[in-house]
Parts: sequence; C-alpha cells; structure tokens
Amino acid sequence: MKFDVLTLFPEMFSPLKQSILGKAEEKGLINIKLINIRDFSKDKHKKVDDTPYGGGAGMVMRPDVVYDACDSVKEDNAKIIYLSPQGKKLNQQKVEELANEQHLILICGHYEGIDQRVLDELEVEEISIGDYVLTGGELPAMVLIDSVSRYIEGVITKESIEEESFSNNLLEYPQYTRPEEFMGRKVPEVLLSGHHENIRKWRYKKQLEITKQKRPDLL
Ligand code: 4GN
Repeated sequence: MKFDVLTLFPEMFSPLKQSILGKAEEKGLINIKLINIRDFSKDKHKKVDDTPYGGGAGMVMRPDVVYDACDSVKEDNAKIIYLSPQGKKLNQQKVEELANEQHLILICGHYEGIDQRVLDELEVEEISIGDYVLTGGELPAMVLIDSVSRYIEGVITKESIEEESFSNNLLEYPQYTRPEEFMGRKVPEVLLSGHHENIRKWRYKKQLEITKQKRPDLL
C-alpha cells in the first residue's frame, strides 16, 4: 500500500516511523511518502495561502498550489482523500475498504481550509475521523494510515485482526498476563485451565457482557 501525504507540516508525521508502522515500512509492506505542499508554491515568498474572497477570518489554501502538489504524485489508480470534519465518518468497515486500494493520496488542510475548486476538480473523497475540529488534517491522516495499515498482509498477525474489537461487531474480551495475583486480584481460573473450548466460551460470554455494558448500540 502506498500512502502519499500532501501537507504543509511533513515533520508532524515522525510518529509513523516508530513501532509497528515503522517496521512495516522497513519491510516494504507500506510506503509513506510526505509531500510538502509549500514546495509547489510559485511565489517568491513560498506563499501557499491567501485571504478568503467575500471576507472573513483566516486564510485559505490556494487551489493551484494544492493541485500541483497532487499532480506530482497522482496515478490512474489513486484514490484522493481530503481529511475534514465535513467528511463521512471513518469506521472499521471503511478502513477495511480503503485497505483494498493500491494507492491513497491524503490531503491535509490547514487554516480555514482549501479552495473548494481544487477539491471539486480532484474529486476528493472527504473523510472525517470524528465530530470535532482540529487545527489541521495531519492527525486525522495519521489515524487513517495507522488503521488501514493494520489490514495490510504482514503488518500484524491475521489472528490479531480477526480477534479484535468490531470484527464480529463485539468489543474485545479482557486480557490478563503475569502475575497470577495482582493486589489481591486473581486471573480468572478458566484462563489457567488449559481447556481451550471453555476458554473460548468464557471469552465470548465476556464479549457479550462488555458490549452490552459499554456499547449497547453495537448489539
Ligand atoms: C479533519 C480535519 C478535524 C478533522 C480537521 C476530522 C483541518 N479537523 N474530524 N481540521 O477528521 C479546516 C481545514 C479544517 C482543514 C480542516
């Protein structure tokens, strides 16, 4: 999976070099390219934004600069995504769909947003990570990259994907590790029994209980 990220702040993406995603990129399972939108400014001061027509607060990112940045990475099979609070809400199903793509181009807006004409011209798909406003699209882009990368073969084990929350529309069962007793709290007996069928049944019962208690809307 190839991710091309168009941003004014490429340094914000250093967390993706860590841990599981860092390993995945080293192994060549995912490829994250950061494109600095500012590099496509034709202005001698490298200006990328201007005041909004019609007046109002803040600055708007220019369509020509964003277009040229996108054009530098665009291929026929690429899906172009704009991270915005107005987008369709990201969920596990959407994540799975996106993981089937070959090439995602993620556009990160800043300030008051991007000139509408370039978003229309590029036929972007607008995606939101939740109903709140952030200072830029960078954190949402990282959330999307992380959630999608988990579905790429080899990034995490198949079992982890299958066992996780939402895969059967239930939340996960509780996990325990050593020590067997912590501050007077014991690990549930069945998990020490080695009886795989009983463990499976107990975990499923817990999933139902927890989902009913914490997220009844999922049932
Ligand atoms: C996306 C972008 C929130 C989301 C954003 C979200 C930057 N905030 N909920 N902020 O996924 C104006 C320009 C706001 C882009 C946008």
